Amino acid sequence: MATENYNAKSLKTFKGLQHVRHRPGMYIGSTDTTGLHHLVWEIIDNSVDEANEGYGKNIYITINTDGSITIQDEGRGVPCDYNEKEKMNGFELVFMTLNSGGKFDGSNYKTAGGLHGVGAAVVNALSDWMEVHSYRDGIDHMVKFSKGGEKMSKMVETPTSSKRGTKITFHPDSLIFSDTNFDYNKIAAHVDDSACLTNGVTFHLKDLRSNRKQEFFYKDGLVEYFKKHTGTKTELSEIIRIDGEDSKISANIAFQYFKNDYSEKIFSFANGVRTTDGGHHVAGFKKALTICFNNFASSHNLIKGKQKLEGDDIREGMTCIISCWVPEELLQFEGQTKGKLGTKEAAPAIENIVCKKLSYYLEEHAAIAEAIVKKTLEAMAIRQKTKDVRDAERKKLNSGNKSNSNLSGKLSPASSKAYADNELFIVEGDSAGGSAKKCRDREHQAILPLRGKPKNVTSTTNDDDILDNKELYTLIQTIGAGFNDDFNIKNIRYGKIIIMTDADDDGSHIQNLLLSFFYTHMRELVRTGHIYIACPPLYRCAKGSNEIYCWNDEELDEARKKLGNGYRISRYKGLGEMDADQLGKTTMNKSTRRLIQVVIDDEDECTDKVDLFLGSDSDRRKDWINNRIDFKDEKDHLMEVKDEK
Ligand code: 0RA
Repeated sequence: MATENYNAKSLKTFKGLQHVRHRPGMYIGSTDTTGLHHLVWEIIDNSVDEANEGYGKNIYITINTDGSITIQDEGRGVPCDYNEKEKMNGFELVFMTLNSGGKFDGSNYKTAGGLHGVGAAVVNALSDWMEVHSYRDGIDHMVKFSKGGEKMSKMVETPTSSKRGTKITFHPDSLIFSDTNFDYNKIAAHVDDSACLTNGVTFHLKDLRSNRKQEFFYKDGLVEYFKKHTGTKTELSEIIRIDGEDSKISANIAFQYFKNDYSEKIFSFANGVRTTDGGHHVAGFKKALTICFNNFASSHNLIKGKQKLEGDDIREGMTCIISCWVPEELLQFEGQTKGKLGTKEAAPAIENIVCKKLSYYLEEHAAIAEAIVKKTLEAMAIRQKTKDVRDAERKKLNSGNKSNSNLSGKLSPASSKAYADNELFIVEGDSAGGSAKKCRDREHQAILPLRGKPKNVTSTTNDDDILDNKELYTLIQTIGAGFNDDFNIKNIRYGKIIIMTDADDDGSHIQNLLLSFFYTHMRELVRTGHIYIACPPLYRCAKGSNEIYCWNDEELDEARKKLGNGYRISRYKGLGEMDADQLGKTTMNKSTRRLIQVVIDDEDECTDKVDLFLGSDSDRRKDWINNRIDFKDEKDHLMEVKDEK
């Protein structure tokens, strides 16, 4: 039965498995210990799916002494008969082909499975052997795969009693994984999470290497999981439960409010997988919460007229678990680590489920609801107070008050009051800052050394986040003209603002961060051509008392020719390698330096590029890089940037 028509199609299926071995990262994320354990999660997920569909109440996980692991369930067993449609038998379908996790019965919800929802065939491909028993119809059907699924034994059939289920043992391939040691604690933690989301199923974990064992069983797992994460805080409300279904999306939600707690904690899951970055299910829940509490507060006269409770304030002091199940065809994960639910339909569905039940709940438990609204109003009042203090501070900063020009003490100011003639040098590092101070023109050149990198605030709309960064605060204060909507070009204290960094990667990075900061938060400064980049030379070519500074290789060639034999070349890797005199002559002195003026050619394109390279959408950045950069030889980092169009 197992070997019927085996050759032609087995070649096709084997090619698939070979790809898994060639690019394991695409299927399990990595080949380190995290990737290794994904194999276990894949198989457990299959068993959990069976249990969720009502087949089986126990799942057994046993770590064996030979380095293999066994997962046994009481599900329907893997079908082993010939599948007419797919033209192969069930074992081949489940363990040798890369279809949607091996199931072909179109059941409703599926555990999302490990990182990428790939299934038993991937585990087979990455194991040096795998043994499968399928107990169906009173027969134990056994098959053994070896060499990453390259070989499949003949099926051995042994009559059994009424036993039902699947038993899979696999031994991870040490050619693939750097570490093939299963970690009991890691597996226990994962199984505990799975158990919480699979009510009524007992997970039996056993480690034959150490004889440790544990059982995991939850009647109402969501609440248990919840309690594990809330500890011993003082309750403001009971645990509020919401369960329901809308547009084929189901949700189980538990949340609770605590006294003296000012944080918001949301643990979210989609199809049994933790979504650490949230997603549409979380967005739907938040929206519903805001709507329901606002409705309650206004109908009970707890807020006046047009006053609205803000979502952030409503969620202060709340811990919440959201577990949703989305039909397989809609299930979609986003983000670099696939930690975000990308299923758009989840937002309105969860919003509906929550709105319907929560509005009733709040009316029926008006005392709790009022206490939460009261806490929200307190949170709002405190936020307003902080904002008032901040506003006053910002006003000071934006007032163009020219007397307090050096609050931080880092700036070496220029002595002239002829602001338009003055120059501000923003210098990377204290040591270059020191040299710059020595060689500057004290009347017109001011030096502001930067320690470390300024924060990337390209996507920041919150003024406070910018003011919280010391480097940026000092910079705004030094320039003296405010920022964002309050920026007033009339108040700038410098005609030229010059960025002076090392000619290396870190230097370019700092340059980009500063440029993006000016572009995003003081755009007028860039539009009017006040921003410049200093160009320190790359080489000094000297012979006797003759010296020539060179800014590129062509200039260096020329200098060599000019000086004839016996010259010495110094290559400057950073500003710090020049002494003060050299730095002055080459980079700061008005008559001998070179400056690049920063201008905007096409503002739309510029905005888009700044957003692409420094904005918050890392997926977009990653796509751009993947589409344009040929990592020709990963070892040598030989990259080739493809043409734009
Ligand atoms: C394909 C189809 C069916 C079940 C399974 C695979 C299955 C796979 C695994 C892996 C571990 N445990 C498992 N249990 C079941 C549906 C079978 C049917 O409709 O009878």
